[in-house]
Amino acid sequence: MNPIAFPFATLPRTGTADTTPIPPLQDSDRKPLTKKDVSADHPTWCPGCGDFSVLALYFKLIERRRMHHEKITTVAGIGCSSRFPYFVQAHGVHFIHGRALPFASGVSLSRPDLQVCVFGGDGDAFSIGGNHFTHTARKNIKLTYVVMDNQVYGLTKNQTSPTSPVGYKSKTDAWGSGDRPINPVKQAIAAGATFVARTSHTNPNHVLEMMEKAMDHDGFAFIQCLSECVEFFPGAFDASNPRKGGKFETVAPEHDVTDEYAAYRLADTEWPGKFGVFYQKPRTTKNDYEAKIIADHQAKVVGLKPHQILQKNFDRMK
Ligand SMILES: Cc1ncc(C[n+]2csc(CCOP(=O)(O)OP(=O)(O)O)c2C)c(N)n1
Ligand code: SF4
Ligand SMILES: [Mg+2]
Repeated sequence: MNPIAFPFATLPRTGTADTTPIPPLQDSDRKPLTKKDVSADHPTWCPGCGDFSVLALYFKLIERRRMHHEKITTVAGIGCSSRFPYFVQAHGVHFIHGRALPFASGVSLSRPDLQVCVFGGDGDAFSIGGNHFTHTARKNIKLTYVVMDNQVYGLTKNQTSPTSPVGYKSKTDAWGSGDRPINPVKQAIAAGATFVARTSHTNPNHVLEMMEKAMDHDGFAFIQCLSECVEFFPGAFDASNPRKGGKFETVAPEHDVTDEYAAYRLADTEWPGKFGVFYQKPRTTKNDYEAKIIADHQAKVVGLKPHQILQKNFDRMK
């Protein structure tokens, strides 16, 4: 058997009656993976696209956190930003448009030993995937979700997205969009996300800090990362970029991240808004809840083989 393909965690196996412990991962003799080890295809994004920096920082994080190939799981939907898993040489899925979160939820629930990271765009997250965003947040599934928000549909060449500002001219709004944009931070807090942060691709150290905090969080961790589409919405985030005459204002240290209403109000700060952690409050994860149900059930069927458990279920249904 290929050892790389087998789960190594010390955690109990879930979803099975097999209670034999999984051998612990011997990490001490393994070197951290470098960018060279984990970079796959040459990214096909346009030169200057904000998504490049997010990818570079993900590689950095993998090295810094000493994550190994069999632990990295990168999931995405469809869009320019969602090409992410192609460029990471590890387990990953380029899934259906808007459906990255349900897929990632399945991975997270069935393999608690993996670090599940989901990347996608504003359209993927808040248009077609809006429904999944809400339910993954309220269920508090343990994963990290980075939305690379460029306020436009990039891959399909410039349509209005749910985060495009009023007046934005695109192929779908030739006279300028009249629709009020979604505020992703407010959306995430209202849906029940337990970690909500905001950053921008122009500030790599800040992106790294937010991603580390999100990965350490036990629950659904959401990051809105402004990521400029230089092709269709250039200059969209200049107001938050000091190199372009803008201001990158971080969340004040005295902000109470456990205060949902304070976080909500902070998210209403005038454009370009604040950057940092808006909200973080632990709540039971769906992962822990389900693991407990499984453990309780397994305690009742100790000693039985899987086919005997199945037979018991069939007998009960008679
Ligand atoms: C079911 C389905 N509907 C529509 C599309 C077409 N489509 C592909 S990507 C996309 C929008 C991508 O926008 P966003 O998520 O913001 O990603 P970006 O390209 O801006 O990074 C759309 C509408 C699709 N691939 N599948
Ligand atoms: S179209 Fe925009 S989002 Fe897509 S790769 Fe080019 S710059 Fe990036
Ligand atoms: Mg987009």
